[in-house]
Amino acid sequence: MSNTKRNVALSLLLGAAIAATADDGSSLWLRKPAPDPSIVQTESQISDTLRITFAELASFKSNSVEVMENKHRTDLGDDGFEILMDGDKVKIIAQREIGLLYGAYYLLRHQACGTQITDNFAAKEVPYYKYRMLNHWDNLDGTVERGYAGNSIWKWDELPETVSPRYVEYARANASIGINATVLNNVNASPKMLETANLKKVKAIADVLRPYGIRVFLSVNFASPMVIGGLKDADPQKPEVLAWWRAKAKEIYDLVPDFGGFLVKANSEGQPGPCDYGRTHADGANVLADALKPYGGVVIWRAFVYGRKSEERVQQALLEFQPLQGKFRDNVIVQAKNGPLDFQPCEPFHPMFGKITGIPLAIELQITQEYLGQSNHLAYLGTLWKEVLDSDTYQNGPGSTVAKKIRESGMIAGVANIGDDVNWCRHPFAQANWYAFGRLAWNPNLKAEDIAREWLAQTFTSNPAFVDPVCDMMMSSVPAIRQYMMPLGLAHIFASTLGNHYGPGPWLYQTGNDSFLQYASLLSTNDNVPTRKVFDATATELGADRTKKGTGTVMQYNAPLCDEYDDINTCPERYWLWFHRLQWDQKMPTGDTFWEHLCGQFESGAKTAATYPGIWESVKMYVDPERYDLVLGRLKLQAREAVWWKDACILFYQSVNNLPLPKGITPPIYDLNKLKRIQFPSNVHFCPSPADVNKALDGALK
Ligand code: GCW
Repeated sequence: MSNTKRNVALSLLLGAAIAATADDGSSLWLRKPAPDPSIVQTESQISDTLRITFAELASFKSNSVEVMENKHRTDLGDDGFEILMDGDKVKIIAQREIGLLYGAYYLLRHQACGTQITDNFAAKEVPYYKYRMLNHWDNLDGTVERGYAGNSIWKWDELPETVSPRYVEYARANASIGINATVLNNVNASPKMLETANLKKVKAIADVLRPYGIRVFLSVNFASPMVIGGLKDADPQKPEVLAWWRAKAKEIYDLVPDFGGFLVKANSEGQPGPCDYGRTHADGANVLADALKPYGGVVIWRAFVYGRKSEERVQQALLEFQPLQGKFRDNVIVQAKNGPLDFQPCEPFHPMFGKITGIPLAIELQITQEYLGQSNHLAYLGTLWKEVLDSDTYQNGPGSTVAKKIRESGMIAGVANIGDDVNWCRHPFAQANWYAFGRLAWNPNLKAEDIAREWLAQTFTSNPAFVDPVCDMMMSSVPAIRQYMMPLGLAHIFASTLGNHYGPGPWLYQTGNDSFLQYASLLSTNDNVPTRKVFDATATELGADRTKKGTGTVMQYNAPLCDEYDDINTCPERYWLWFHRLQWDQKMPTGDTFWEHLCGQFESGAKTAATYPGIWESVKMYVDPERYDLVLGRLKLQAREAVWWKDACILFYQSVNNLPLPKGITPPIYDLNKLKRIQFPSNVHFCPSPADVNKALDGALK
């Protein structure tokens, strides 16, 4: 007995000395594995959702909790909840059970963040969007397109017999932040996804996710009726094609009665679609919508279409969908990316959000950091997403924000950054983006900084000595990345545009390299554009002329934005090169020349990144060694890559403009010709390892 006591005392002492207990990151912000719901003892039969709610509430320490389902509380909607105090007891009230579970996670979050539950504690929360959805780009062969954290978590080859315990952890993590929908597979969809054997696997996953309030959706390949159905073609106007989709829908709903619907990438980047038969995107979406309609399913049709030679890529989606307004069935939602190009570090909002009427629009954000350092850089995307959601489109006068616009569809989607790595996202700070996506999908009015703070408090410690500096680092990260990679609205100057999108390659986007230029929307074949070339880096100038005199892209925005963007004196600095072609020696509204200003941006971004390792070292005592080391190694690499980007861009632009390095800019340490030779495998399924990048950079030093 006395021995045991001594042991306990000893371990407590040790606990005080070692600041943070070991943590492999597998429990994310929840910090403990999912509790076993069978620990809940009840006299009557209760649903799985309630059982999970009670099991989770066992970790709520401060008060006893009562939950109450009240069908009359329609003010709480399907998913909302109210929390009230009844003496020192906490009451959670919701219209549906899932609201009670969300209320439980709300309490646990507040507990982890150190909120005191006092007598007058009260809260009422109703999510802003109906569909808070992840889009997985996971393939049936286990790879993940643009996945930087290992292979897919869906183990298709083991399903349906073996159901990984990770699916519960996944469901729980999502439910804890309010995510209620998931598309399991890549938009570059294999037709095989809809084969009966695979649908049975989908059912097994759906059964695990259901008690956590998550509905399953699938990406479908438009040619499925041909490829797996044996039809001659997939022409949406043919009755046999509709009949095939109807039969497939019935088969799916027999297995998964609450199936959400289909996500479709059609006639984009080589995917089949209705345009193959001379039909429109509306014809294509409607045939699927008719098949899903009897079961309440929806079709999510992606607006990411390009490839026609006649328009500049960033204009194409609006031009394609504007004539289709009012032509879609009422269970079709069109999903546009946040910007018109492709998840670049800095893009203006997608013009469809300000111009389309009569088609409910969803927004697609990218949680996986395809263009923001993948799993090697710390990029807190909360700030970037807030910038988009808060953007005013002026569609119905001032105050017409993107966040409000997408409420018409009620759908916000994020391309997942989840893989089968132990810590789910590889970079420990990439977990913050999954978290922030869920929180903003629940309430887009939250502040990015508040979300970062609550994530840090739960994931590491709520001690302000840790949270304050690390939160500052997170908040500065996207602005710094924009500066050191693609400042002032530069876009798509990656080394390996058609492959892995890793590292700088501004030299590739030059006259003669038309496939690169077309891909990056830097070339126009539109006859109205006098130069036929949108973007250029020449002896005299740099940028893309999308003004009224250039490609006219500014006109896709409502007044006053079209005029603001058109005039360099009013155009926001972060979009200067997106909308304008600037002379190197031009005086900028900031007083310096354009060349000086551009170099200053690279320098400032690299300087900010250089501070990150030191900030992290200063909080070492609050972090467990495993996550500390993982983060430190990557922050050092990020600082180094910032210099890589800065040197590569400045040296290359100097090679075309022959200008001296402006005063105050740190001289390059890399050799341009050696940088041009850096190659990583052209692969869409992983990110180069820190060791490989470091080795390549060692070889490129002067
Ligand atoms: O961002 C680009 C990616 C592709 C992706 C495509 C899309 C799924 O490089 O990998 O394909 O966008 O969004 O469809």
